[in-house]
Amino acid sequence: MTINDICHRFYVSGDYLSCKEVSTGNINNTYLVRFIENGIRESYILQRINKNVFTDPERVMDNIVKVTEFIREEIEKKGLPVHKLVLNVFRERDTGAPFIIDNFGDYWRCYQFIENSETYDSSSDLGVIEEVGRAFGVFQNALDGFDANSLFITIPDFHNTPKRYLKFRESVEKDICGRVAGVRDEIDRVLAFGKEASKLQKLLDSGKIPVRVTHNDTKCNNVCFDKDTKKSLAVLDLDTVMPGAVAFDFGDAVRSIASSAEEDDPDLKNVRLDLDKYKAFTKGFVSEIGEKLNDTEKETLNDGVITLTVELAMRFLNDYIDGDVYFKTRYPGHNLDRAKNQLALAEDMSVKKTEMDGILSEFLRSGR
Ligand code: GN1
Ligand code: MG
Repeated sequence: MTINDICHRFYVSGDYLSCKEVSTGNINNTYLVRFIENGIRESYILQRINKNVFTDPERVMDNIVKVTEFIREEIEKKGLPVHKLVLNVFRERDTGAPFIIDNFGDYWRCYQFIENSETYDSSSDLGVIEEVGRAFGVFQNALDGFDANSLFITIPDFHNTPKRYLKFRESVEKDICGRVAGVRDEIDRVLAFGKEASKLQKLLDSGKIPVRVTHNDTKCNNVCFDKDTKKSLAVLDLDTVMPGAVAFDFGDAVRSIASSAEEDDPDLKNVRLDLDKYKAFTKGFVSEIGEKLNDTEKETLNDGVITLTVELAMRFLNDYIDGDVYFKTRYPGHNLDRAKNQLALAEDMSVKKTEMDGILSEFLRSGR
């Protein structure tokens, strides 16, 4: 089955022009495909879902359909341009399913590419960073009335940090690739965060933090922008939309957006939390969702920043120890570089926690 065949199984019409792999994701395979019909060019995002990570792709797609339909209605009520502000999921021609299964049993999905849009892996433009905050805040706000428990848990305990610690300790114990001896220092530094990084989950379990619909992968490049206005449009990559805590989304976004380096930069001298970026992101996020948060949620947003960063450091290190079986890697040691980078970032965040708290409470007080 060619890319062209797959597209035609969805409601894509016209003549195939080109296909380019988009290599930014760490999990799925993504392609930007162009077609032409009556002189008009249309672009689509085609993705092969990683079955090793998403063992039940049909349920992943069920979640995505439910959430995008709900957001679409919210946008329509406001009279805003739906085709730019929410993902449009294509259906298989015959079955109407939001995916197709190829000859190898792999699942593919197709989205309309939002014309004249772009994404950024990172940005030093504070206006763009504030817009990313706004986009994830709008996303949270739009889903405030959505029943989080109607979503499938597609990856159980995805941001359950204490459970991730248990799994990490087991991998260290087993040491199946003999890599543990070389990373003792990193393991100890990850373990040192154990108690602090379990706080959020405990508050969720006790009901002090309400369960919300969370995106769970709030990276900078999961927001698309209008190329001309540099205003945020739709939130992308809804694979991990599940019940969770708002601090997961806030924390993971700060981790991705407010670092002074890319998340796999091996030169640790470059890696630190940039408080100006933190401030810009927080301003955008709080202006959209701040008023809806309860006191415990507000008090723990910055715990989410450190927790999600340590958690990802641990996940990268865990994958390195297990033999690089989960995340896509571009070279041997890529996961270890990522882990060292995220660990350095988490440690710098800890040092700057009081400053972060000051900035956050200022925005929460003023509401913008
Ligand atoms: C993965 O595929 P991508 O790049 O959107 C991962 C996230 C990590 C991220 C780190 C399902 O996301 O949890 O934070 O890499 N997604 C999954 O870059 O594990
Ligand atoms: Mg993803």
